[in-house]
Amino acid sequence: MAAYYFRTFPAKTDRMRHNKTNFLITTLLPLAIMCSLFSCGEKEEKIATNLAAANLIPQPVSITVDSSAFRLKGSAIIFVQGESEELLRIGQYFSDMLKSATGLNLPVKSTAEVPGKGNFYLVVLEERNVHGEEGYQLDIKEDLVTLYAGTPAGIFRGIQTIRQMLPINADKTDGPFILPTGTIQDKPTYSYRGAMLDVSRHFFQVEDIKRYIDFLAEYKMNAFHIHLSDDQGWRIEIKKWPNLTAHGGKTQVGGGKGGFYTQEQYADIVKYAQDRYITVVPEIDMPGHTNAALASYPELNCNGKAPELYTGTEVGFSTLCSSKEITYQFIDDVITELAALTPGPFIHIGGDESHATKKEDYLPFVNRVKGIVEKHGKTMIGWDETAQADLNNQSVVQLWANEDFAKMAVAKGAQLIMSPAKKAYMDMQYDSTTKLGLHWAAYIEVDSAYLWDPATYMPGVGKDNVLGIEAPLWSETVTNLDEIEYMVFPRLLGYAEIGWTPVEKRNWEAYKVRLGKQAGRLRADGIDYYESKLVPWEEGAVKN
Ligand code: TNX
Repeated sequence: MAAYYFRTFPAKTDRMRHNKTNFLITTLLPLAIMCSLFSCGEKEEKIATNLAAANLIPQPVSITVDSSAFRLKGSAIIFVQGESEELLRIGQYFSDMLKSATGLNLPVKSTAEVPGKGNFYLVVLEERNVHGEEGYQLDIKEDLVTLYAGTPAGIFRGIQTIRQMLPINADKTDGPFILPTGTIQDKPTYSYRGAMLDVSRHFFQVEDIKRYIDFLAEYKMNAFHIHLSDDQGWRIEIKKWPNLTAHGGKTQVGGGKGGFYTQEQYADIVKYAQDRYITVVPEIDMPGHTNAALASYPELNCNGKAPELYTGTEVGFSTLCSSKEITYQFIDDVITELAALTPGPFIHIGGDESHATKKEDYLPFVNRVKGIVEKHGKTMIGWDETAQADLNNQSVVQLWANEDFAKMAVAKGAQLIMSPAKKAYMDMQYDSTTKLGLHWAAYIEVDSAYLWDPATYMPGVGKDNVLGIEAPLWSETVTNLDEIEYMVFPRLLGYAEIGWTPVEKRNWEAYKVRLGKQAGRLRADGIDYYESKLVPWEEGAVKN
């Protein structure tokens, strides 16, 4: 009502023409009524703030401080500009997020005009595309919080910034909640910022996958790579080859009962990720890492005999039979179904550690599979060994071990996803006392995970060659969500910052302080993180 009144208030020159009675009735009387209703008389105390000191991860590109405060009260409304279904959905996501943070239940409404005091305003404007596909501008003023972006994805990323400025699990009686005033301009450094989960060595339920996706979303990552097949298990239903899951999905490392996702469940995961502006990158590893498929269909083996299911952790002993036509029919069928279920642009074909494949067979195999992936309208990603195949400037190679292969990929014009095992593998132990995980590549403490830059990691590879960064979590030793959390947190936050924040804004000394202040937030969210001694952990103002 207040907003409506002030919007219709006549311009100054017109106002002069009002006679006194008119002025009393039209202006002072409603003001007096409103003031008695809304207590305009009481001046709200000034609160001094510093937006630049907000503990944000990833650190934004630029912050301008205005030193005052927006007070979030129960009367606030989340306004979205226009009638877009998509923005209304994001508005509801924001409302749900605010509810769990503050206990407030804010309505979401469309509007064609700038809302009045005390509200949120989410606006997608073409001209804000200066911030790119995922960038945003967050203007926090005493009377209104406006989030602008060129795309809905940008609005979604900006909401994560607001999340980190609010408590977690607070009660509405703890309010009003304060947001420091000022402006944040923000956009990502790399267009691909992801994490991988190996669901083959150990199987994880859909609910756990969704939680993992939420972790990525909260730190503005945009790619979820899911390693769907390996020697120990085939995890995605393929209708034309039902034994892949009926038999090949039956077990896992250590002999547990394994599992698989039906196509409906996979579609649900994809939708959940899509709603968070996260691309799902499905991987079917081949020609090696295929024991589960070979055990399910004897005809995929060169000797025509199906091996036993495998529950150990060795690598490099299995291969599809690259000289048989049925192998390519099989791959085409799998990719046909997977591509139809996957709206994102990528299919990952693995291609790593194919030690059981004859050298002369490997390259023709990868080249042929690349053609199959492209026939289905997708871009192939492969681990760094695939750099030896016929690549071009549309190709994407994921560095994990061999820098010469990465250079070879760049020389062929391909783009790199940087996942050097020594820095980015979340299954690597933090130090020699870590109970879970492996250490074949390195021990990766929280500082080591943070202290590298994709654009300078390797001589001969620059920022232009890098599509982005991904942190894989292999699951030979990781069996449940608590264990996932322990290996992922807090390193994931560092990978998110490497992918998002310009390198000149990144600094371990400042980062570790911001990270330490996330402790209460992580704990309140029930996350079992590794309490590295290198980080000054504190509870901060976050209420448990
Ligand atoms: C290497 S990384 C592998 C995986 C293992 C991982 C364990 C890559 C492409 N291959 O099969 O799970 O090491 O750290």
